[in-house]
Amino acid sequence: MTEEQINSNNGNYSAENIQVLEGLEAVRKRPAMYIGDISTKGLHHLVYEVVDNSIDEALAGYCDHIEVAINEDNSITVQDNGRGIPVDFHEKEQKSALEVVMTVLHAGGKFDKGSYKVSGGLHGVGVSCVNALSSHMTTQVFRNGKVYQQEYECGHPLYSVKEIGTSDITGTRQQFWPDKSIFTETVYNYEILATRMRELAYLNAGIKITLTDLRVKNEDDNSFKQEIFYSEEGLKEFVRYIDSSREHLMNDVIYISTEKQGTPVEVAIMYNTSYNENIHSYVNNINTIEGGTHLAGFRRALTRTLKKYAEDNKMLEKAKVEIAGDDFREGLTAVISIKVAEPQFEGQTKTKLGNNEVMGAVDQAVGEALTYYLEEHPKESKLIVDKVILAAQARVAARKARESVQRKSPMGGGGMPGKLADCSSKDADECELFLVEGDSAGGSAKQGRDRKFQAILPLRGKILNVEKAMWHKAFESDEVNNIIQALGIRFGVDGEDSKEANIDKLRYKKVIIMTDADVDGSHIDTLIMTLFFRYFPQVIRNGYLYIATPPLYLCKKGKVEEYCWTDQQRQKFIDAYAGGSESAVHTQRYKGLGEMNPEQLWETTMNPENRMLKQVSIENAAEADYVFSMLMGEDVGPRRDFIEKNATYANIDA
Ligand code: 0RA
Repeated sequence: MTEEQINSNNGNYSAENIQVLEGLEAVRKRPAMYIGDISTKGLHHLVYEVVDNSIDEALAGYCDHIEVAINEDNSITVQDNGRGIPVDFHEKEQKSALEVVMTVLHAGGKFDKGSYKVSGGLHGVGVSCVNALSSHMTTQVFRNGKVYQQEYECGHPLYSVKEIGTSDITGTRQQFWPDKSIFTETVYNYEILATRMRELAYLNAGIKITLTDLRVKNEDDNSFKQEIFYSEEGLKEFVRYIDSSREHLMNDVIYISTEKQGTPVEVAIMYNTSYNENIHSYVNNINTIEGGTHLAGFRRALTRTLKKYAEDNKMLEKAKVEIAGDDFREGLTAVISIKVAEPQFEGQTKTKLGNNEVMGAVDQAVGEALTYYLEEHPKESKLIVDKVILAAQARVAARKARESVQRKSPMGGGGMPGKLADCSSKDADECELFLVEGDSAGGSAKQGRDRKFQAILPLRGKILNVEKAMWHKAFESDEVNNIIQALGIRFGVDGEDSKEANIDKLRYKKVIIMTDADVDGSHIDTLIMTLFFRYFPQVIRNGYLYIATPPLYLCKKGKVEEYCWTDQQRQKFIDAYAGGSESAVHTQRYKGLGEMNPEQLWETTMNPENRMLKQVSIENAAEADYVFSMLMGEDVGPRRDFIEKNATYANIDA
């Protein structure tokens, strides 16, 4: 708010006005508290926050099209065909309702008591927060046959809401320019936005979301890069998409859409021949990665209903094995999406649902629908139960394998693998474990490291592809066991069989994958990431998994030596020191880590002062599930497409 506006407000600079200013200033002072962080994640979060408001309008039944555009200057435009944010005078705040929505923290939609606001984003901060973090923002409302507009700088209105024309459409159009003095990253990534828009379209059947990238033109017809996300069948299609690279046990997805005790519950279930459990749960379109009461209700119903069906049909008697909860979820892909009016989010990342009343609602909905399905589909039901029995038998085999490994070790399970060169510090916060491709690079790393806090575990080539292996196979693999033991990860705590990893005793808070910068190296990276993602995803979620980036070239001219990580850097060196003429005399291409001596490896790749690490993160769990199953599974076609689209090493090995 400017000086002038404060004065024109009848000189009435009330407590409420002060609160407004303090609210937006608080957001600018501690942006991470409101949007998570100020890098890529937070930057994209701004878009989700604005789109969420349009989704709310769609869920209220007034909007079915949302257009999102990345503009050439990396500003974002979001336009919907809803009713338009009200522009009438807000008595309490003494200004236009639109201005209240745009400038008062947590004001979004609140004054419209009749509406069932269910979305609201992970942090639920509303569009005013986006406004506060934008150097400029323009809002246009199409309503009452007119177009209204207001502009802001860092959340402060530049003028009162004004009419700028007439129009026969209704809706809201928001354009914002993320503040470059706040964000460390201000370039939008199309794929990140596309993944979230696709997810939103699946979660909200019937809403069309268009994403356009005005920075990228298609060469053939001069049009801009664009995708339209629209799902007629919602979660049913979502599960088909996630599971598209897997072999299914059933003809089609089991689908439930109902309301129990006032809670809308939507669930889609598919069993496949894989050995993974993939349950993705959402509350108000937010991915609840820590689970909660809705997930507990789902699991309880699934276990109870399948067990009862198998017992009633005397299918368990000859199996001679005790079935545990986990066994019912092997090869299961499911999406649970519920809407809760007043969600209580708990847990470390506030993504665990705490509302107790929800457990019974989901349990009842899933129990009823699944009972009905099993009775109607005896052939598929038998396949599912057989799969459950197989899972139970594999679990028992896994326990035996694990026990035999622990017996072999003189330390009674606590011993470390012989190949591990451990560090001297025992403080996990400062300790790093390098997973190194090959014994020779492992040797250099052992010599080059700082042995106080850096440990080395050499891996012999390609580790087991756990995506294709039964659960217990991983524990029979030496390389995988070495990783698990070195990390100090335990499964099946207190004698109980469980697939849930326990990382309380994790020995290193940085785990660094160090492989050659070639196709084989990236394959090994992917195999290791698959192991972590499927067996101990908490390590990734906590931000402990990294990938080292060894240099590609050593460029030399006379006494000048420079390591280069990209072809551009190398060309720059050649231009600067060799007059632009390229010759193998002065650039050395590293074919592998093994070609570097211990000092070089330390200097370029391991020394915390100079090195660059890429942190592995899970941007979107459902998408990661799809990508891993596709990359590591049987189908060649989609994998080739993906690699062609994302390849970075193609030019190097060609
Ligand atoms: C509250 C009331 C009404 C509309 C909206 C909020 C609204 C907000 C946003 C944010 C983005 N797009 C939006 N579309 C609508 C309408 C109240 C009425 O017309 O009676």
